[in-house]
Amino acid sequence: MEQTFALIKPRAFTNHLTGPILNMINSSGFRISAIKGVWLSQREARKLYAVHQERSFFNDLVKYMTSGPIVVMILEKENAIEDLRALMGKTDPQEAESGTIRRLYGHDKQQNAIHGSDSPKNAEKESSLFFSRLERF
Ligand code: 3AN
Repeated sequence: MEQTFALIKPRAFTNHLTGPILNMINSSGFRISAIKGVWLSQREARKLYAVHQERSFFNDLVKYMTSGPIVVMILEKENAIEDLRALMGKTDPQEAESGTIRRLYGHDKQQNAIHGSDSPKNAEKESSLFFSRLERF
């Protein structure tokens, strides 16, 4: 079984989209191994998105990701990383395939409802930022 890390972004959380998004995740065969709500500090957001620190949108992204509560989780399934990314759809909700989470619930490239890890290494790194071993079931 593969694990991946996912996060429901502030705008989606505030607009009551956590339920519908979790439903899609569950119906697609993922098991929730860990889940909680958090409000990121500047430091945590910078750490989470460190790979993007040279990008023009970095400061704006950190500002957005610290603007409200989010839901972080570890999801488990065979091929979890690739399958979650397929369920999420492309970064830009307007380009995302119909039926994907971002197409249905994303607003724009930044406020695109959900984040999902892009590799096993990043999945473990991102999971460890939020969950100790004891918090994973
Ligand atoms: P994905 O989340 O689809 O893997 P990445 O890794 O390219 O996309 O980008 C990470 C995050 O950075 C995105 N989820 C989005 O919030 C933000 N982002 C990416 N590209 C842009 C952009 N052109 N303008 C604003 N924010 C962006």
